[in-house]
Amino acid sequence: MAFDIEMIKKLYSSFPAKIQQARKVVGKPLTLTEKILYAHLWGDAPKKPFERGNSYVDFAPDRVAMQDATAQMALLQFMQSGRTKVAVPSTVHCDHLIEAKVNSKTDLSRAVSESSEVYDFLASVSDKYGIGFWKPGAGIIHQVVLENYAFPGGMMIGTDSHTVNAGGLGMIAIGVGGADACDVMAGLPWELKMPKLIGVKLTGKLNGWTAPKDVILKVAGILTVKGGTGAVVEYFGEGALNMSCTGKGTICNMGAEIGATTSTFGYDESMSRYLKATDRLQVAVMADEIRQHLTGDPEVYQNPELYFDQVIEINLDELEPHLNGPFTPDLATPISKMKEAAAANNWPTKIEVGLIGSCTNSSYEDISRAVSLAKQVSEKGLKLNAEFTITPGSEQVRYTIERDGFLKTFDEIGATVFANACGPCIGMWARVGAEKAEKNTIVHSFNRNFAKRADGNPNTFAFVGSPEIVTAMAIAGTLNFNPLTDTLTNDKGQQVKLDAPSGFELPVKGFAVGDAGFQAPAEDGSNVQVKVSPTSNRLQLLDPFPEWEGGDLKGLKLLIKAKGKCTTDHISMAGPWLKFRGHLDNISNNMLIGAVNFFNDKTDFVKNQLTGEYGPVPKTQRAYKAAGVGTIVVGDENYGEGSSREHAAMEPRHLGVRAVLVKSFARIHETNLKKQGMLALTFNDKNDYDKFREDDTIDIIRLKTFAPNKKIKLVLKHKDGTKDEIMVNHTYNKQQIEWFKAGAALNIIRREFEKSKV
Ligand code: MIC
Ligand code: SF4
Repeated sequence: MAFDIEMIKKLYSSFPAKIQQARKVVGKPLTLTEKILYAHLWGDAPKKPFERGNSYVDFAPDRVAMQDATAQMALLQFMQSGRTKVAVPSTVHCDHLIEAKVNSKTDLSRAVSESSEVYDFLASVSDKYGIGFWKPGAGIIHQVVLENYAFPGGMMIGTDSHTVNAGGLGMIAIGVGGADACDVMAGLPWELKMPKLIGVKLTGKLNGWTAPKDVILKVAGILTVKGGTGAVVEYFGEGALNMSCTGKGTICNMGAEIGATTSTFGYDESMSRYLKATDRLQVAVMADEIRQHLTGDPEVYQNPELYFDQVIEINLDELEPHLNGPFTPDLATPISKMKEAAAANNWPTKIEVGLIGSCTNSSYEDISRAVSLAKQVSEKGLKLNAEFTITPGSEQVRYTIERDGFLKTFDEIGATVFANACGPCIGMWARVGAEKAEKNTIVHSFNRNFAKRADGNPNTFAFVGSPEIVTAMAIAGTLNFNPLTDTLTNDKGQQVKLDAPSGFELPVKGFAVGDAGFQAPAEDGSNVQVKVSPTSNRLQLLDPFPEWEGGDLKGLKLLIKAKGKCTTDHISMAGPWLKFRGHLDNISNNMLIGAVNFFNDKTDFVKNQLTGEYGPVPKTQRAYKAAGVGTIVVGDENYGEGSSREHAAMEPRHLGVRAVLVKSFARIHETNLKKQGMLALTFNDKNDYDKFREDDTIDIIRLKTFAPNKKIKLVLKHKDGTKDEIMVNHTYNKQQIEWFKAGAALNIIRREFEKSKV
């Protein structure tokens, strides 16, 4: 049964007229992305087309999804909005807080008892405000959304960067911070800069060892972790039509790794099949009725160069499997070149662990194809030469693959099945021996491979590949193996080759599930009590951030000049810190502890200018705060890459950092900083990064005239008495400047609510 069918019906009934109008405004054939965006405008259609990469646009998304680690902050903010119910269908998914250690059953029950306070909080807030609640064990947010809520032509936001996964079902689905989710749940418009459009034309058909994952691994290699910033990636062509819906989901999922706003595919037969298989026949029938509106116009796909800002073409017939990594998802190596690359770069070639599953790659098709390789282990007299683990994406997938004997096959080769949760993907992996920090290699089918991501060990070299390739590599146990050409020695000493993987797009006997793990909210939640203990170390009600004082920011100290990659994992680490996601003060103790200090190449070791001593970043910042001294953080390119976690913006705000000045920002993080009342600035001249010295005191001036498109001036006062003046840019529009002035976007909502009560 489909959820929220009335909402979809309503949207579809107005879709054709809205597209017609959009076509008039834009004055030419439309891409799918434009159709969905123009069909979700908050107000009336504009007179002229929005300018891509420039115009700020207010949208009305159809739904909101939140996962437990970000939902806590999103809902703590929502509770201050004054609403009694969410304005659009919304869901909470408990997936990030389950540590993978023993096996799914043991790990799940440990998580439920350890995090009961948080789960009870999320369940009661959901119940009270009309939010669907998916219990721990139900599965990973993006898989559950794909199975139950995503629909062609829809628009959703989610408090997780991989919300984009739903593009596999033809949605525009975008990852945001909790404050954005809070706006939409409170019935306000959601603002986004009109994205640029990148078209990816897929020709040919995937075959042999190549999987959908290889498409995005290849695209990541082409575009790099920054290349999608500010853009939506739209895939089309016969290669797209030839691919499963869940495969499309994988491709869209990892669009987050190239910084894309989102990725999407036009509605086609594969989506219709998937909707039907997941008990949503009605949605498929309705989508069929308006199918020409749920994909790009034919003229666009015939001459993409005329309609997209950039076009990439990939021939699936020729695409090779890839392994991307280590330490960054855009370092793409075709499998045939891996041996060479590993030797040239001194990567440890022995594979210790292969991990499949996660929100990116845990479809029935993925697992069935991996199983076809696992089966060959006993058939061909082979053995696993690495540890092997599986994290199913949802209880529905887990139940079905158990029924169909796949889990038994994995069990027979000695694999471990973890809970339906994020687990090792987000550092919730109690990997034995990781604390020894030994240099080692793992291969996985997840999406991220930043340093320390999976097991906290900075010396774990993680390579990302398709579940098929990961399985084959775990069987071989070495990066030097190319399953397409190489043989393995079996127990009889013979040389055997693995057959290329094969599988099923969808379960022949259909999906099945016992308890899917869904809890519907109360019809009337007004009597539901939400409890937050004042002595809790996991949950803390929020105090509003103070307003801007009204003047220039003078006498700021340089807290850290971060060098090189500084992702949200560097700014607010996950793993063991996830447990404090609902407690701003406690989680602030991880602020920037992963960032490398430019001046000494160390992490978590910065100079306190007040004492001259070096110490951890959070402790140093707390000392500045106690002394009433503001600070500034300086950073490199694509600062805040990765996650949507707004803790990476709230922690500095809470501890008294006033501005973050970088060479460039990742989209979600920049917005998160703005929402929380911070100054998010970029260098006008990137060489000015070099002007910052360790002992600098900085004034930010001209704030009284803070206005859109107007540069801001910084004065750097060096210790030797000299000065540098630099100009910096920002992307604040009028409304966003109001957020800064009010101290945070939420302060404005709260103010409005207070006014409405009087
Ligand atoms: C991730 O993959 O990094 C996460 C954990 O899912 C994050 C969200 C979070 O930090 O809670 C994301 O991608 O947004
Ligand atoms: Fe969870 Fe990993 Fe997916 Fe993020 S990327 S939602 S941590 S499985």
